[in-house]
Amino acid sequence: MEQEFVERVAPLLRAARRIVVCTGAGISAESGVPTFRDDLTGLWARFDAQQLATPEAFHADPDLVWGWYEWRRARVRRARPNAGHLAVAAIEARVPASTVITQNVDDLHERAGSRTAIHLHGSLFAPRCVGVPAHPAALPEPPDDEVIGSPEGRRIPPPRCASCAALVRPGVVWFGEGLPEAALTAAVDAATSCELLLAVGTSGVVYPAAEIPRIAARAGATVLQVNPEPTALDAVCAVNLRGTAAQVLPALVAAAWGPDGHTA
Ligand code: BJW
Repeated sequence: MEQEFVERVAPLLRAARRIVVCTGAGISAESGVPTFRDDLTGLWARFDAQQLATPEAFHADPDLVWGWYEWRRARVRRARPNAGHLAVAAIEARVPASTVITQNVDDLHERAGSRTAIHLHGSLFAPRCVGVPAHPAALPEPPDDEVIGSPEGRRIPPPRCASCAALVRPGVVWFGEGLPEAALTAAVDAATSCELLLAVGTSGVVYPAAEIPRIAARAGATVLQVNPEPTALDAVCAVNLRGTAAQVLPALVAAAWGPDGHTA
């Protein structure tokens, strides 16, 4: 980790009154949740996430796609927020006019104590009816761990809507689908009015989410990035901190506000 850079950018963090933290799958990697563009493992090793996360895949084989989402829900339920999520919540606590915008469909920001997380790509835990989106759809009881880990768990039929018997689908945003309007509007507003945006653990290749740091930069904000690898956002960022979220974010919070994130 580049401690020298951390020390250099900490004053920017301390001075900013409006901060946006924009996260992607990388922030949850150290909690054991694979990033989206990592290779899938185990039962799912021969599948490609980018091909499963589409309306066409669900239409063609709902049991396969629902089975994949059950597997992912099980992994997230077992995961715990890491030091990166906790540092984001500390930034929020320290800077009241801050906003967390995430592309992640897990609930690790909430479990770390974040109050404002805007979910641009929906949630693993809020399924919905394919027929009438307003119909409430409850999440079924999770399958047993043995089922999830066995070939039988690869195909799990999705539940049916209690109101209209249509299929229930994951409440996430797939390729080609529009993002939730209120979430996107709130994200664009926050990016337009922030002084500093911290992009953490995203490859910056999926739009319109990848536009958010660019909007902030165009509006005059300082954009910083935390990622162990180069990304499509490098050129937009004033500083690229090459390290993992769980290493760099707590160091940044400590350098800005002291070791517990609460003392100036
Ligand atoms: C670490 C780390 C550690 C590792 N610490 N970092 C403009 C140009 C080109 C194409 C388009 C465009 N506008 C729209 C498109 C099409 C498309 C798109 O963007 N395609 C591109 C891939 C080319 N976009 C869409 O289709 C969007 N919809 C849309 O535009 O609709 C138009 C419309 C309007 C009105 C009506 C109807 C339609 C929808 C996009 C939805 C994306 N959905 C997914 C799946 C969600 C559900 C699920 O999870 O199953 O969202 S795809 C997937 O990618 C997921 C993620 O949220 C998203 C972003 O991935 P992310 O978070 O960046 O993860 P990775 O894996 O890519 O990167 C991880 C990073 O972490 C890496 O950089 C690592 O180095 C790093 N890392 N360990 C810190 N410890």
